[in-house]
Amino acid sequence: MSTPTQFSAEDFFAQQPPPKDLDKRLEAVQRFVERNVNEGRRVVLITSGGTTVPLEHNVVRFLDNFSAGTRGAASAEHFLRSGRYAVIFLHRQHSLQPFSRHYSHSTNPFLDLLDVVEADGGVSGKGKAAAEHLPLPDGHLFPPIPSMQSPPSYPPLAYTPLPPLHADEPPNTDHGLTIQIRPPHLAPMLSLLRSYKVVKSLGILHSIPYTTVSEYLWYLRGISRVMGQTKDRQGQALGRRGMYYLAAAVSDFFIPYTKMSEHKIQSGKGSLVIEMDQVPKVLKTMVDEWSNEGFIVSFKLETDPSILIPKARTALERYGHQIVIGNLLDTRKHEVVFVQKQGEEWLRIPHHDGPDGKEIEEDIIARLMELHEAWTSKGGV
Ligand code: PAZ
Repeated sequence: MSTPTQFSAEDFFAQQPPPKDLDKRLEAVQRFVERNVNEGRRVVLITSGGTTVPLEHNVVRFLDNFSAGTRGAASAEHFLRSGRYAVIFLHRQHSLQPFSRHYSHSTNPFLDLLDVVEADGGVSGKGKAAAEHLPLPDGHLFPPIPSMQSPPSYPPLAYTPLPPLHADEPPNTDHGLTIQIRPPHLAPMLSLLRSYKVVKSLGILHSIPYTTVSEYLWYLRGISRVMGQTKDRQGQALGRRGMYYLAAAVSDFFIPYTKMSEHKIQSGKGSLVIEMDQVPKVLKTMVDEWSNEGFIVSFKLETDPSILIPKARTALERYGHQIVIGNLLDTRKHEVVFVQKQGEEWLRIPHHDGPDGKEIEEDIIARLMELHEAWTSKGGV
């Protein structure tokens, strides 16, 4: 067994290869920050979702954690809603996204909210109209599964297609069908769609996906540096007007690139013993070197209530940033604690199970915006 290495942030970045498209992505972040800061907005980097730790270069197996990215995606919506922040959303690929998260495939499958209205006014899936079209002439039960490469061929029916949205969009060749939202879902979907379109048209949400813990750290460093250095037209750096909201559940351990198996680990040698090194703690470097006095909020997740506040306080003292938000696995959706130098403050909302209740992120973001305001006025930006 080899000796585990204690990586400094510097060693880590010297030895772990960067994501392929890092430079291109960071250029896009720079343009996003510049435009938004010139339009008078603050910028928040939100990190969201879990990180993977691959066991092989040609990854077949990896370690992961529980995070679905609910907190990050919900928080992004509340920052955007305020109108004061542009959001860089650094998220685990395929984790929950702002807005679309409300129609997650597992909790609220959006196809169940829709009906297809056919040319004769019939509704598919409810009798005659559906029965008439099945099976298809080739004996299949339904048309080919759609993809952008090979669009489905439906039986021709009369209808008026919508014009393409973009010049390079292929013309619509499906016929005779309208999609209808079931009545109880119309109002919430419409409101969400409008919010989403406003955000898109203002260009205030910029999303970047990652998968592994190493990609996450490369992006975190790159984006923080870009935010720290970007200046507005008056030559003033984003500085204290930047916020870093680190809600991702980041692995504490990883297998360094040089120690990782090239190919799929083979069975047949008895048990598998995996030795992992510690992921470097980059928060101190972020505070001292990358973020240029930005307002940094980290999260601390525990399962044992007795260590939550002590661990949060240790992190705050060790890294010297502004706030640690502590939460427990079981209660994280309805209580969190803000740990700052001057004391602790609990935020709580009533327990609820339904989809319509208030989310704690609304209160978290409202309070953070006040604290950020105080931080920027202290710095005189
Ligand atoms: O993604 P989610 O909403 O299910 O969970 C959010 C969370 C618990 C990952 C987040 O609030 C958090 O505590 N992140 C930091 C975890 C840690 O590394 O301690």
